[in-house]
Amino acid sequence: MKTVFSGIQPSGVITIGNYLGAMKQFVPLQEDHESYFCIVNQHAITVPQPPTELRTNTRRLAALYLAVGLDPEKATIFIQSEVPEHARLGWIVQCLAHMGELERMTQYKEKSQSRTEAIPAGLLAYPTLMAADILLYGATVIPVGDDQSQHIELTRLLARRFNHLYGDLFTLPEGYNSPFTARIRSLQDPEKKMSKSDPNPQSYISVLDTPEIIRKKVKRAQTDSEGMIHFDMEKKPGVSNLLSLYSAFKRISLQEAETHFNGRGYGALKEEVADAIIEDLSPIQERFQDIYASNELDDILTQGAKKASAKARIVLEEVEKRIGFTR
Ligand code: AQP
Repeated sequence: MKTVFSGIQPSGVITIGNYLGAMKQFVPLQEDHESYFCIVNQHAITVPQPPTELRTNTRRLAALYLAVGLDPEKATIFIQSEVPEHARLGWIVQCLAHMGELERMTQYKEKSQSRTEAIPAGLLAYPTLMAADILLYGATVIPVGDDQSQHIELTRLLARRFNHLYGDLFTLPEGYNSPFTARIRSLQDPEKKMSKSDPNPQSYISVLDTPEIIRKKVKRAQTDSEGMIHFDMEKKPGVSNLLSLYSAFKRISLQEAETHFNGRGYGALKEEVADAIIEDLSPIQERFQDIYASNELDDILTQGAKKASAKARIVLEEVEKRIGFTR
């Protein structure tokens, strides 16, 4: 059986980009994979997080994992910082990586360039911790959006480097995604990807937004002046993004979505996109409310951390032995 690993940062409330690009794909994978789904709070602190918000967003994300349909009987759900093997292997992997390799990462360049404050070293080291997350479980299937593909590629490179230096141990992971949901764009600037930490809340839809807010945000989404609905990400990124959202939420192909809107205007497109999002998210939001307040959630996370740690320890001990840490 193949192993799947993925993580989401509790750096805000997750957006429909995180949901379509990553989380929604976790649910079918748990059926026939050994599955590890993590709340990567150690990644989240690569940019400063107010402690109260981090705590709340962590619990929200855990509740959302369950609300979308992850089943703790089938998948191990846990918080990264509660499994210390991640930080320990993370350091070792960081020592394997070269500065130039990390400086080349697009996400590092974008996040560091957009900061007006000092750049935390963690932003640069982020992909080495991500590599450790994956390698600890021998995961080969990594459902992530396409902003993370470069990090998966780096994980492969670092795994190969380790194997070369210390003998074959790590299997090489691969990304896993559907091409149309791998990059959901910002509603306000469709040249950019939708991000939960975007300072402009109009640019994203969070999975916990109310129907009224979802309608307002979609209504204000940028389009163009052509007035024709067809998919062309280069020339019509705003309209194409809305079409991608429609096809993903209605579970139909892009072509079917285009045909559905043939001859109609942007007003109709926006209304139906909002309806489709609300219809999909409403049952998740209902389940979320019950789970968020339950004690059961704490039990699931505690058990998840124990299970993850037991698995991760085996690989970490082997790594430490090979690099000469054991007495
Ligand atoms: N716009 C997107 N479209 C499709 N997938 C996306 N992902 C993120 N944005 C989109 C995927 O969601 C998963 C979780 O992402 P993350 O929390 O680990 O960090 P991120 O990629 O940096 O996501 P954000 O929303 O942009 O977070 P912030 O604002 O905190 O940096 C990943 O699989 C990611 O690919």
